Amino acid sequence: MSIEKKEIHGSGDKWAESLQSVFDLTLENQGPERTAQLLKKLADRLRASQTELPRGFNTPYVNTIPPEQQPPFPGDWQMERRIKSYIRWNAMAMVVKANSTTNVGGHISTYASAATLYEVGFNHFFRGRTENFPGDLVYFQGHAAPGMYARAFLEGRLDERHLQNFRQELAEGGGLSSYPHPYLMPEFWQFPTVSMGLGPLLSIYQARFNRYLQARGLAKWTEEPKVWCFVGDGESDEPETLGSLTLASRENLDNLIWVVNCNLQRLDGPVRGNGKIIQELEAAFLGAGWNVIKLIWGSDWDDLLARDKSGLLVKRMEEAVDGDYQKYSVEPGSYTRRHFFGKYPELLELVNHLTDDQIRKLLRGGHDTRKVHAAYKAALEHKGRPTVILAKTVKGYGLGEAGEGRNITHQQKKLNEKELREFRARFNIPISDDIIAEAPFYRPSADSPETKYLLERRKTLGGFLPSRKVNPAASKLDVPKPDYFAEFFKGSNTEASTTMAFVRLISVLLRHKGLSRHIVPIIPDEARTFGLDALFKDIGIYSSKGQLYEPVDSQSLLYYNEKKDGQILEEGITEAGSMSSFIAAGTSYATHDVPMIPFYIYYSMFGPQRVGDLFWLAGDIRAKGFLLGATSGRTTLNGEGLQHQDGHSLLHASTMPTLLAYDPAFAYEIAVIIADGLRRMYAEGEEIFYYLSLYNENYTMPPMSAGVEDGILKGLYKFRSGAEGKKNKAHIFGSGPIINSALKAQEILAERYGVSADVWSATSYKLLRTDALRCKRWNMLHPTAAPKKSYVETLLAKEQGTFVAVSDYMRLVPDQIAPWVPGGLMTLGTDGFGRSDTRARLRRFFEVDAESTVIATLFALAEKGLVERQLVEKAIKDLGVNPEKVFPQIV
Ligand SMILES: Cc1ncc(C[n+]2csc(CCOP(=O)(O)OP(=O)(O)O)c2C)c(N)n1
Ligand SMILES: [Mg+2]
Repeated sequence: MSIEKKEIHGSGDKWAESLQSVFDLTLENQGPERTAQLLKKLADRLRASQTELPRGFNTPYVNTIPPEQQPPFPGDWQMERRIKSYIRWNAMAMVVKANSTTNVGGHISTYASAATLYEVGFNHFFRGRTENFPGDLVYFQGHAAPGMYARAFLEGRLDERHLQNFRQELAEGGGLSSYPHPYLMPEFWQFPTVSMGLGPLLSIYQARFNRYLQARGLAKWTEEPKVWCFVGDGESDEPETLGSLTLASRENLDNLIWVVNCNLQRLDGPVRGNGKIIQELEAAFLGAGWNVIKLIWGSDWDDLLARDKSGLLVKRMEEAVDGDYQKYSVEPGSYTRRHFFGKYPELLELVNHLTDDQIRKLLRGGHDTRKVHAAYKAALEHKGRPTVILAKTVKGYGLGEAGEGRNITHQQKKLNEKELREFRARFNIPISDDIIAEAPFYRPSADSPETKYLLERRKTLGGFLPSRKVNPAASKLDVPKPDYFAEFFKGSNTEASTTMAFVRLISVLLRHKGLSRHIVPIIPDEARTFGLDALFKDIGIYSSKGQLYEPVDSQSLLYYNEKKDGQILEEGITEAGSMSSFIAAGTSYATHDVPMIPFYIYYSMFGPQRVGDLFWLAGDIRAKGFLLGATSGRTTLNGEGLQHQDGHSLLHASTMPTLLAYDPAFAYEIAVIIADGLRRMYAEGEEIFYYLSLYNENYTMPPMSAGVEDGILKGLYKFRSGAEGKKNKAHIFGSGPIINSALKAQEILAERYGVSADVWSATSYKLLRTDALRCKRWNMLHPTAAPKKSYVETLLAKEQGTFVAVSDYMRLVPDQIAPWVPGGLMTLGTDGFGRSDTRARLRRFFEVDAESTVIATLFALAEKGLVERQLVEKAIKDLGVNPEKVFPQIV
């Protein structure tokens, strides 16, 4: 490789001249690598003398790959340009059409800027799924979805009706979802991306999970798939986007390639009007240890750069800020000539041979097929580190007056007839004048060279993309029968918490032949908190590097055991990262034909409250697995206070449509729920996921009574009947350890107030409510048919007396079923901020202890006129409850 001579000094600077000549000589005789080594040593010497040296996290504002290193382009670029033009047109037409009769929205300008970035990928790089290959895993920018639909239309995978119904999914015959949503288009989209930042984050953990599968001998491929992620430059402001970059470099994820579409704009305006997003990102990625490929200028600039011996052109490129570059994309060439080149007379001269129109059309790197190809090829071949390609483009490219480069372009959804004509002319779309106003779709015929070329390319690369495929046979596992869990059904005399019961259960599962290899325990630095460190020794912590050191606790039984084929994903303190691993593992059945069972256990407070969008996405992507919100309960987790004590995760869980949320009280309930979850997800193939609250309070775990399994799974069953022969009847629903408040209240009520209270274990208010809503709705829509009865209504129909629920969660959790409880439901819960104290004091404070439960039960009876109000007053006094105590919800 030759390195061009450029002067580093002005004339007359003797020191600089001599340094330069030594440098040039060294370079000539020793070559660039050796010169770099020597320079580094010299710089280190200077640094040792406490001199601050400029840090080198930026390279000049030019392409990383010089033209002489560009490989020949292997395709027919004119053919590809035509295909791309048709896709551009259809992507635009889809949005324009939809918005001519509706206001459903859509985006034109994102894809317009990214078309070349995608088309080069589709024609030359993205490999489809074949028998022994899962296909490359591509995260498409959500707002570029119309482009993916338009391509699928040309490929014949979608028809005109689909495109017509873009964003009208409820239209007859169905339509296309606004963005990538596997939940809505399960055979098309693989990865949801439209919530900015989540795609990039997931892609890193997906690439790492692929390595994990491989290290554990579970991957089925012979050649490793690549993970491609397309990112918006504005999207890079999301902390999720850049937050886990160092994981990718630390793990040497050279199976990961990001393409940041640097169109310099986000929704409202420029991403970095006063700076340069490409330079900012370059520094961030280089600092994080990534391979960075800048793709800034198109081929038209090569000649100008080659002729510029003074370095002035690069200087000017670096001076101009993104706000300027955006303006150049909007203004005529004369403006760029005057403003950009005109700053230095030498540069004006440099472009003397170009007309204004030629200057206007000087292409940016991300729109240059050959340069994009060169960048992708270099990324693909790079070893040892992940690669990011920072590609400069123009937002709304090709829209002209209708929005190209303009601040309004992100929201542009309508083109008038004149603008449609211009678009057609610019991209040579064969549509006649008389129908242009309708923005008709255009698809070349099946035997046209374009269609043939397009299909041949995809065939060579292994098939269509995006595509999601579930192979039912390969996605199932030999799950244990319920009796495998017999030890949990017997109960125990020693005290244990539900967390301990779960830890025991996972170790039992890890001994199950059909299942054990498929289990993926995931922990965000809390294994010791939950007692999961017991697994360290047996199954090891996954580490691509193994263990390069002797662990400090190597003599102990539970030493920190890192292994190349370790099974535990110990993520460190990142709930977002851990959820990303949960999602990668939970979708492995679809992505890799290898069903994996993630058990992600964490501080419940840092679940949906912290990373709820990833929970939501887990539903969308149809992830399977178990989420375990440990140290649950506003009063059960006692000392930790306001930021830790969770009394609302179950409410968050209620908002997630395909999440089955449970609040079990006993070890056998956990076993029944997990056994059934395994059956439903991994034997029946249901694409759902589970949430279980786990607590850290110890008490004896009772044996399971006969016939309660169905009730446990449906959400409610009678745990212990009240005493016989009492005057009044009541029912208390309890969940988690708070069921003990109900049980103690049961005794007090019987002994002191003549009330027989049945205690019920409410394992899932969410499931009860969903079932009740389903029945009610059916009854409404079939008003004359025999009404259906929900499970909860049927269960409680014959019960007498009043109903009370007590929970370590907000009242809204049990309130979910109030409309279907005969005579209504009196609820006790932990509304309000938590605080640190003992369990007993917290439970009195939030009014969920046994005494408060007794008072509530008596009050509910009094409200119905079944006991005297004085009895409630007496109980308040007897039980030592201060009636003037503060209202815990807002103190
Ligand atoms: C978490 C999140 N916040 C906000 C949005 C709304 N939004 C959608 S696109 C967009 C601008 C995207 O800009 P950029 O990432 O630069 O992508 P471009 O369209 O320019 O390629 C915004 C703010 C979103 N989709 N997700
Ligand atoms: Mg952008």
